[in-house]
Amino acid sequence: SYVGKPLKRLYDDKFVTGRSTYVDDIRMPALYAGFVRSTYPHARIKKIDVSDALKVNGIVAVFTSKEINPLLKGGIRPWPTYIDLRSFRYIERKAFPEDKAKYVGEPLAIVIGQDKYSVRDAIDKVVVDYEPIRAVTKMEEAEKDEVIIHEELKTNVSYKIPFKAGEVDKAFNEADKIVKVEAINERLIPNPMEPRGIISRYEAGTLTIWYSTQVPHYMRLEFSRIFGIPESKIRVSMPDVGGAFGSKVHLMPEELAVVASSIILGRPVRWTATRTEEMLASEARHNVFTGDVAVKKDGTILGIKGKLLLDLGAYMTVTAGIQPLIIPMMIPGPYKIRNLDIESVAVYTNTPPITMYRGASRPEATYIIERIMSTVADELGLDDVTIRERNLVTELPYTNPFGLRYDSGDYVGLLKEGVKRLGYYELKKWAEEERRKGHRVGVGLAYYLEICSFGPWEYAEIRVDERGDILVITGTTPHGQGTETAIAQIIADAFQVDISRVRVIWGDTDVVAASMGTYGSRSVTIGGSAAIKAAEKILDKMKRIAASTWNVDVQEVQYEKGEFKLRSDPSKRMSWDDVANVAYRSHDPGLVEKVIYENDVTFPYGVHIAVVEVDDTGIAKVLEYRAYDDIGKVINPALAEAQIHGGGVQAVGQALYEQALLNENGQLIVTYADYYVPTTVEAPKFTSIFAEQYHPSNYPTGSKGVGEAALIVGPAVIIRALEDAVGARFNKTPTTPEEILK
Ligand code: MCN
Ligand code: MO
Repeated sequence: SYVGKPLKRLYDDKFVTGRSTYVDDIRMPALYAGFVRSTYPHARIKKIDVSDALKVNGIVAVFTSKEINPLLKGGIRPWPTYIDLRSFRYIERKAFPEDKAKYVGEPLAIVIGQDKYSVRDAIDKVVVDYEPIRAVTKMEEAEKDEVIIHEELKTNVSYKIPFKAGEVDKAFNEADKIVKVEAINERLIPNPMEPRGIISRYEAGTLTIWYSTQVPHYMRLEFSRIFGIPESKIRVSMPDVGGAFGSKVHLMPEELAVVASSIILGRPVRWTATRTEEMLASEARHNVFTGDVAVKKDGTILGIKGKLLLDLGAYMTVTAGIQPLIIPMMIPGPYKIRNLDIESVAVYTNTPPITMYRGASRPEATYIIERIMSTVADELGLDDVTIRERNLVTELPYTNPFGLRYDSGDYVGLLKEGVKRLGYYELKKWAEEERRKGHRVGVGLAYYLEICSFGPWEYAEIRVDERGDILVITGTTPHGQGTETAIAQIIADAFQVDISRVRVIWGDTDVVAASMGTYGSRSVTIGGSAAIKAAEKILDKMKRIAASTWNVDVQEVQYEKGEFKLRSDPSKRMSWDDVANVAYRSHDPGLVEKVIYENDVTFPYGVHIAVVEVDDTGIAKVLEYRAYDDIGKVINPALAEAQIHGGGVQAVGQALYEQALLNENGQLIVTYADYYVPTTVEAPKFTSIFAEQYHPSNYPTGSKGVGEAALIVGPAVIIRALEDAVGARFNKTPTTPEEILK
């Protein structure tokens, strides 16, 4: 069997030999697009003069809101699956603003030409006549509504909702102590290696879009709604995607402008973001929690009162709307805290719009609750394990105060086992000795509970051809995780065949009938389960075929290791290949089964620790990162471990190095020189253990997700280690050298 084995990824040859095909690698007689972007954070657009730009050799067209927006029957709006849109104030964002620019970098016009270079030259020749107005780039300022960004909304507050549960006043009256906690996540940039990119071709009323996305079907739906073209006449194809980390779930105005231009011109148009454009188009996080925690002397947390302030940037993106809801609902985390009063406030600012980044909402919630745990521990003189043990949920399933149902696990058991297996106390002791010798080293621990497999459904189709070879068409859309290999393992096991007979494909709406896509660490669990269900249907059909060949009842047929057998007469056998062949010669031909599989969310959890060293200049380095996780059944330990490594390195970046710094004008002032994405040099030594005594999800795969875990808990772990190393309190990600030395 294959499940549980660390198989190498099946389709990696092309990646390691440079033969992969990203959007930008697709050869096609397409025109190139580029964008004129606002240089002001907030300004009326009085006039855009494109006449000089049009004179540049090779330029085909320059379009502004006047040409593009009328083509759009709607604009970008939040993802409807998770949100009651009525509780949000937002505008449907069109390709270009008609009246005023609302952030530095906002696209105002699209320049289209024969080659990238003429486009680049022409962009500089477009003259925009601005009338600057006062900008609000800070959340706290925006909340005051002195300057309104979207005048039609009459306020900058998109969302203000209290998340209340239990009896908070009573909890605070009964407290022995009230502890203040602040948790700040600065603005980040997901930075996949491949930036955003799109090619759009409109021909004979049919739109074909090659797109670096995580959600081709959702994008087809959006393009259909926005351009008024039936879904049946739109194909969205996801070629190789060079990472996304949540940032390619949303639709951006650049992409609307490219599609619109291809329709107007009747010629294919392509655009690949430059790294600078990528940094503007995919910013994430940025929120502040301030609260009070009611505690008993023994460490029992009675209640939390607080405010969560979230930056949306200048527009609500497809995905940003999820976060003001999921963060507060996950703040209680794995702990039995039942009295909460958290006001969640999301505001518009004159800054680039906020999108998703790995974990989206769970890193914030985890950071907040783990800061609470660690701070309370310090205030009461308890250690990090005791405080958590005292508050962890002990009976599962458990419904949290906001209605989320935690499915399975042993939270206390995992903490105890994890602390032992990861050598937490030994490391603590070692660090203490090192500090006595004058070395600034520290050890941190944090716990997380993650909600995974949002959906609610996923699609799978299996085709077994007349020679018995297997094609799995999955609705999941892997873009680096290797899920296709894990699904091949699952299906090779389901059919008890050699894995070389299984091929897994995905990502093209003309091939895949339906899909939700890959995000929220859902794919192997929900996509793998959908595939299992389709496999069951195929096997069932093959048994019926064997039964009818032998003229027996289907109950009489047994399948094992590539052979169909008659229970009553072991001499009667048909191989997998034979039955497949018969299937295509019968009256009900073919072995094609499609499934839409639906299930509830599932909750993996774990404890991670880190060792941090700070040098004389205040630069911190994470020396070691150790993880102990219960992710249900592990399908491919090598792939799952790789997720801990990747997320762990990004956690190092978030905790210590990465910040999308904007100046007071809302202008991004970092480049790759100082937006410091960790490399192998900054990567810690990893230890990743998955609990052997795991608690399965109720999915057929028995798995839970792991794709975001280390970035969900890692920042809290590393900040805690930093506190231990320096002997100070830190609440912010990133905590930079200046702050560490202060
Ligand atoms: N896995 C496993 N056993 C489990 C759970 C997972 O073997 N019990 C393996 C899977 O087979 C898969 C990987 O671990 O190879 C992640 O699976 P899963 O947790 O189901 O997550 P998804 O496949 O849905 O991936 C999404 C997740 C998210 S939400 C972000 S953000 C992220 C992440 O994956 N973006 C990534 N990891 C990334 N990795 C790469 N290389 N690039 C990205 O953009
Ligand atoms: Mo994600």
